[in-house]
Amino acid sequence: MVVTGAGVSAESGIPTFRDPLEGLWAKYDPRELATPEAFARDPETVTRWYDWRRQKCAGAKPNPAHLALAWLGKHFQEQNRCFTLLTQNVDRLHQAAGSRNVVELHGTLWIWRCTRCGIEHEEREVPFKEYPLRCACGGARRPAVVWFGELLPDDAIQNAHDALESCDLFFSIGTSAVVEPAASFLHTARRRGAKTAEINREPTPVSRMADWSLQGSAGEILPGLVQRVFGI
Ligand code: BV8
Ligand code: ZN
Repeated sequence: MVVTGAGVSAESGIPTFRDPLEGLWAKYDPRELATPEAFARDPETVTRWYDWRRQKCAGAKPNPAHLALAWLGKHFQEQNRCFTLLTQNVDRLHQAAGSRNVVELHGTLWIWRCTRCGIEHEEREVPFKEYPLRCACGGARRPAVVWFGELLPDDAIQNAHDALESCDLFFSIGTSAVVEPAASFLHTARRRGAKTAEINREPTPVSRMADWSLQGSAGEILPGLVQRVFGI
């Protein structure tokens, strides 16, 4: 079982949540913008922020960390062994790298949902032509992401629990392990007897709890690990 965060996309040029926001977004705290309250208060600004991130993601390519995880997933599948990749990222770079059945714990910024009729559509064109986006029913459309204070998708939670039940080895990669419920997964896996490993550039609240804590870049450590273990 692997859980990833913004650190896995950092080497693809996508700012993490810790990196201070640039330019006109510098004065905002991401945690304030990523809330239903902020969207209700100012749907134009929140939509412009997500469109700014979409433009960054649209120009980004999967990096060696994404590719190593895609290879692992394929290898385990060929061996009929369980491999579950869960991500907090909304950029779909894991899928672009070839990973299949990625569990998007916090949704994606490529699908937008009407706040009135609930209809969802994929929106890949960047930039948007209007802020906020309007649905045919006239409702404002929002990104199909999980905002702070909102519940995670049922199927994502179910997939997480199933994987936590059965995993022998748990990886936490490129995440500061602060945002719940994902931040508690390593602890739960450990309590269930799984071996746990962390790959992260900085120490996190779970570093001391993990059996192995590898400090450094995911784009260097992961390919090295796969090479060492599988000799590819
Ligand atoms: C919920 C989508 C039920 C939107 C996101 C219990 C205690 C306290 C608080 C809570 C709690 N339970 C719930 C809460 C509230 C809240 C929460 O956890 N708050 C935190 C701040 C304490 N959780 C929620 O609201 C969740 N919903 O629980 O509903 C409920 C509701 C209300 C009250 C109770 C229960 C929903 C959370 C999801 C929010 N949506 N994203 C969007 O993207 O716009 S969260 C978003 O922020 C990301 O998805 C991610 O989860 C988080 C950022 O964390 P990371 O991805 O780890 O990124 P970060 O920048 O922090 O760290 C990057 C790391 O990578 C760093 O450590 C760095 O060193 C490292 N790194 C950098 N480069 C590299 C690298 N590592 C390796 N290689 C590199 N190259
Ligand atoms: Zn609608």
